[in-house]
Amino acid sequence: MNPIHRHFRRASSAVAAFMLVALAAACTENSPSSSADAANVARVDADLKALSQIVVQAQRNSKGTVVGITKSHCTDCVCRDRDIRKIPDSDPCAAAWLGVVKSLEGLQNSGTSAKAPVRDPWGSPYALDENQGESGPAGCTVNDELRSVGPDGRWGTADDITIKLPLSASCP
Ligand SMILES: [Ca+2]
Repeated sequence: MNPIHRHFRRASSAVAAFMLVALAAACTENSPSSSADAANVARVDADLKALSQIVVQAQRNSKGTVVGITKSHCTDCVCRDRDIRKIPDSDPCAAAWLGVVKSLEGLQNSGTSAKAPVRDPWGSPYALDENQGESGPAGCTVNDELRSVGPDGRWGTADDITIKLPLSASCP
């Protein structure tokens, strides 16, 4: 091999190795699993579990489905296709969710007064899509879904955190 070519190949291997190390370092620094992110996700998990317990009490005490309580098939439909972090409580998205929270809190077991979490750590209202029984008896096995729209504030993207709510025994 031409010695000039050989030298060039050795040098480009060294450059490639350096770039790989630099890339690996950059990936580590930008990792989403920082302690702040982990704490926020842990808070969302706790909030969604607390909300789920409040919903189960409301289903039992109303002897019906969440659709029957909220009178909506899709509370969070007015929250989609936009960034809902920091929207005011008067925004239709936040106002609808606050109405749901009030209804759920009013249906808790007597002697219980848990406050339902209202917004996720990034400032967005929690989002509810009612499904159970919305299409009549055939829809009684379709779970309602509760979500945090995640750090980007937008519904339906990869950073959303969702849970399926337990089915009500009384349906429709
Ligand atoms: Ca999102």
